[in-house]
Formats: sequence, C-alpha cells, structure tokens
Amino acid sequence: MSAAPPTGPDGGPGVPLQVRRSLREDEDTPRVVEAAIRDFQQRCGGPFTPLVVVIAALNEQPSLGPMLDEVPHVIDGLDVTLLVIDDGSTDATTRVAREHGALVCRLERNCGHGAALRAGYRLARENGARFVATLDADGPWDPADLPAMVRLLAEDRADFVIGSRQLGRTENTDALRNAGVRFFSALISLLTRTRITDSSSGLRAMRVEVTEHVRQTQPQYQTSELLIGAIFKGFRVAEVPTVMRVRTAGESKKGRNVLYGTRYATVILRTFLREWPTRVRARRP
Ligand SMILES: Nc1nc2c(ncn2[C@@H]2O[C@H](COP(=O)(O)OP(=O)(O)OP(=O)(O)O)[C@@H](O)[C@H]2O)c(=O)[nH]1
Ligand SMILES: [Mg+2]
Repeated sequence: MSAAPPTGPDGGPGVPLQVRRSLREDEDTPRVVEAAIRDFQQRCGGPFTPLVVVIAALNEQPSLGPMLDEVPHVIDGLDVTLLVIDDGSTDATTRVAREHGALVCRLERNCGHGAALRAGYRLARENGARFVATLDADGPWDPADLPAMVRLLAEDRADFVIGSRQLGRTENTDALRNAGVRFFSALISLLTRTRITDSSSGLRAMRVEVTEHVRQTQPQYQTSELLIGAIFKGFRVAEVPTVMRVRTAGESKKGRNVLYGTRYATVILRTFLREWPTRVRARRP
C-alpha cells in the first residue's frame, strides 16, 4: 500500500518529513524546545488540571482526532488537560488537536518522540500538574485503561504505572516485534531486578516528580531510559493489563524492526551503565 501524500497545516500539500532516529539529541534541539515552551506559556500558560495527558504527535492528522475523543474529561475524579506536543508535523496535526480540545505546544521541526514528551513533562511541571499520563497519537492505547492506572498513583500505591500488552494482549501480529517486546522486558527485569513485562509501552501514568528526577536524554527511544531511571531512583513501578491496538491510519515513524531493536538495546545498556552506579537501594515509601 503506498503512503498517502503529506498534507500541510491547512490540508494543502505538505513537505515530506525527515524523522530523526538518532541516539543523540541535535545541538539545536534545546533552542527549538525553549522557543516552543515560551510560545506555549505566553498563549496558554496557567494552572493545568491535576492530571495532564501528554501526547507527542508527528504527522498523525488522520488518527489524532478520534484518539483524543476517547480520552475521558475526568479520570478517577481528576479533571484532565489534554496536551499535544506537535513534533514538527508537516500536516494538520496542530489544527486537529485544537479542534478536539487539546492544548498544543508546537515544535518548529521534528525533534524526536523523547524530546517532544520531555517538553510536555516540563509544561506539566511548570503549570502545577500532579500526575502525567502518556498516550501515542496513532491510537494504539485505550484511554479506558487510564482510570485504573491513575488510581494506583492517587492511592499512593505506585509512582509509575505501565499499561502492559503482555499482561493483556496485543492485536499486532508482527512476531518479531512481539518477541522484541518480551525480550527487552526480560532484559530490563534482569538488569533492574524488577519484574517488567512491557518496557516499550506508550501507555504510562506517573507522578510528575518522576519526570523531574529521572535523567532523560534520548531524543527518540525514550521508554526504557525513563523506566530504568525511575527504578534506579527508587520509584515504585506497577503494571496493569491493557489491549494494544494496531495503527489504522498514517505511517509508522519508528523504522524497521532490526534497526529499531538495535537502537532500543543500545539505549537499555547505556542507561543501565549510566544509572546503576547511582542507584538508590530502598524503594520510596
Ligand atoms: N517515531 C516517532 N514518533 C514520534 C516522533 N515524534 C512524535 N512521535 C509520536 O510517537 C508515537 C509513536 O510512533 P509510531 O510511529 O506510532 O511508533 P510505533 O508505535 O512503534 O509504530 P507503529 O507500529 O507504526 O504504530 C506516535 O504517536 C508518533 O506520532 C518522532 O520523532 N518519531
Ligand atoms: Mg504506533
């Protein structure tokens, strides 16, 4: 199936996208992020609700609207702020996000999934949120799972909660991808001595402090860096079952499985080597 041609912010012709898949942030990224954050704070700054759902989106015009519509306005008694970080999209992602009730912080060019999420975490902290949840913009994660996850945080039974397709199920039939999910989760479990079944899930809910205390540098393959760092900083990690759906529109940005896997493994090992010497031994109370 050939990819649909890109469309611009107003639905007209757009420019083809160059997705950054490097393991190192571009020199220019901090400037792009600062400019976007400044612009956002001038336009929309002010206290957020206690729970912010952060969604990094890169050319997700077809899937983003339906996905945003699925997120409840109130989760476990907490009002929800929807915050989309448009990661330099060349289509109408920003317009669609606003039309579906989200606040939008727009990076002027693609900086990577990790960099975009970090901009969202920072805005959540600076605007007083208590909890941050993440979802992917192409709609694989069911927001109906968020209440159970947020409840674990609100009842102080966990600091970081992952929606696990391994405890639930996945509709993805790519055997290599599914084996990778199991393999990397087992590797992280071994390295951190903490049982993890889904290290690459994009469905997460956490205390905002987790995003502040865990060192994060990865522009793209960010899930394992945040997870390993959170465990070694003593945050309590929990998992709940979820059903992962497959992308039904738009294009995958992650690259082929083998390349993806190699880079993902590199991030796990580098993060482990960096964080292990500074690990705290006791879990937070
Ligand atoms: N890969 C990638 N995703 C980004 C980037 N910026 C934002 N995103 C969003 O991050 C999410 C994950 O990217 P996907 O391309 O869906 O990756 P994936 O889920 O592993 O692959 P699929 O099987 O195609 O769903 C999507 O919602 C993207 O829109 C980026 O620079 N690269
Ligand atoms: Mg996806």
